[in-house]
Amino acid sequence: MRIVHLGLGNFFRAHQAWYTSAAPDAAQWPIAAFTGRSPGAAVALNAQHGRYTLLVRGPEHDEAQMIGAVDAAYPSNDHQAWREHLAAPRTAVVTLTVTEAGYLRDADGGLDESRAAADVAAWLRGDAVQTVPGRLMAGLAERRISGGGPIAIVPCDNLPENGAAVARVLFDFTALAEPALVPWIRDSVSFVTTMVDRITPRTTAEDVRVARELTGFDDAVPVVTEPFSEWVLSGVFPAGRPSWEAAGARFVADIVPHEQRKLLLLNGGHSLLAYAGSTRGHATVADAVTDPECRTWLAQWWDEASGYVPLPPGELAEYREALLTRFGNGRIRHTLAQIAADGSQKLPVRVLPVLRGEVAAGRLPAGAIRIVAGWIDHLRGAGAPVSDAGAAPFQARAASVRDVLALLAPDLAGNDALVAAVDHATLKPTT
Ligand code: CS2
Repeated sequence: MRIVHLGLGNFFRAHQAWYTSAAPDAAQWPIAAFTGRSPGAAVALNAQHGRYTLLVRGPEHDEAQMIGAVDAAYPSNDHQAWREHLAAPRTAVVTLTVTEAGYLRDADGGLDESRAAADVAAWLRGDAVQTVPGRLMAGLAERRISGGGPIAIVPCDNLPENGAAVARVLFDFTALAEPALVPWIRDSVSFVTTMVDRITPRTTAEDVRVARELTGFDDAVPVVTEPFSEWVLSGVFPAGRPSWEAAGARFVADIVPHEQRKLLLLNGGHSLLAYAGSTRGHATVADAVTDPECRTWLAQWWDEASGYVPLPPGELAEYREALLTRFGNGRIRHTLAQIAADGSQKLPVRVLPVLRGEVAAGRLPAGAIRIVAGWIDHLRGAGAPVSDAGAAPFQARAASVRDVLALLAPDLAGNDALVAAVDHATLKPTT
């Protein structure tokens, strides 16, 4: 059996590959991993025969684990290997870590056709496709021809109902590019929904040195991660899967409470610190949570967001406590700039559900408003730098809160009290 993964980055290596390596049947589930954007990762990993060091970084010390779950890595442009792996009957599972932006969703969660158009045209010309929906479709088209049989697609990005989310963009893409394939996908592909969690910062030169010192192995691409890890999945695996539950993953019928808890409290809290916290001069999550002002803001946001997480209050209180400990791990250098990236894709899923719900209930939620205002400040040049392929139209309108809202959440832009509250929460020039 085999797993094919798309998005060979640090998070995948700290999470899905780690769970697979820790499963008792790991030997039967080698992973063929394809890079999403940085082909260099494949070269470096293959030079080490797929083995790498996971530095599990606790508040006091690092523990080095050698992970060998990846048996072959491929650059994103190896289209032939991609098609062959997806066509092979032994491939049973496709996992994805391609970031929120990778799915090419529009504001309603459908395929953003303007961003997909070049790829659809490439397919129709017989050229190689580059986007995530396009690559999935191309691989599945090959599988249909080869008679490879049913398969599970397992997205592992921070989107609510991510199984349905990837299904939607894949069906939209296929309807445009290869409509005859739609019924086969409907019958043969299972879309699994997941909640994934493990804080994984970028690797630094110092981390490379520490890994070498701990293991004696000269690893060019070690990964640093926190001790905590969570994986909750819901869905069907028609061709089997590793015993991930033996490594700590949980399989549940209703994933919504788990994903809301994580998306709103953890990821929403991260975005709050990334925008509002970085304007206070903080560079990392751990720095920001030592600031009493930022902790007050977090508590305020968590109070608001908790109303949207269908779990008992005791469980939420414990989760918040645990988050403060995780965020406060000063040995993890998780930069606010890394988290600030792709805000145009992240805010709609991490913050807007709470903002919308509160506004509909007649309230002006100060915590959610602070995140939106902090993001507008960031678009205007304050705090962490902007790194977001979808930012340009927002930056062009950043001078006006109402214009930004009209693009981000058109349903809210006519609310004068909200616009005034967001405007009031943005930074004012000091004269
Ligand atoms: C972060 C996440 O960069 C971000 O947007 O909020 O990557 C976060 O660290 C992970 O989801 C933790 O599991």
